[in-house]
Amino acid sequence: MAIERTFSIIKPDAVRRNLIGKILTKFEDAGLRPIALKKIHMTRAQAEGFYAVHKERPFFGELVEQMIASPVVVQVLEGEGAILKNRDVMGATNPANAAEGTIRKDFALSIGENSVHGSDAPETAAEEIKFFFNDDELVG
Ligand code: IDP
Repeated sequence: MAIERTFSIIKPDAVRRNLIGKILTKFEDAGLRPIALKKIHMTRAQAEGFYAVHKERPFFGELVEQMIASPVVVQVLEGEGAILKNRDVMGATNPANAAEGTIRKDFALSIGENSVHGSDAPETAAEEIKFFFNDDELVG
């Protein structure tokens, strides 16, 4: 399988509960390597732009408020089949449906405050990486 890069966010609910290390361990144990990583406090414009695809959904306002409430960690993960692997390690959007051992099963509070974001396809991975990182910040 090809080496890929994907984009990941450790969301405010997880950063607030001091779970950065435990979540990074799950990614690293799965063979995903953080090649760029920074802690930021997203602006409203960034959150609305990043989640623009969801702007007609009923939960959009709540999602934006949650994402700007406190800092997040944005990162680029690299590894074999990284896009799907990241989604596997994250678990289902709703933690009630997430498989044992996944990040969302172990740490998510609710369908909204679900601890992590991960790109769902090669095109979105490339766009989302560019949204938060310059090429010279990717140090694979
Ligand atoms: P994903 O994060 O698993 O890819 P998406 O359907 O793309 O899931 O939704 C993006 C984010 O929007 C979710 O991670 C979650 O934080 C939030 N979200 C999705 N569905 C709901 C909902 O029904 N209520 C509240 N928030 C939701």
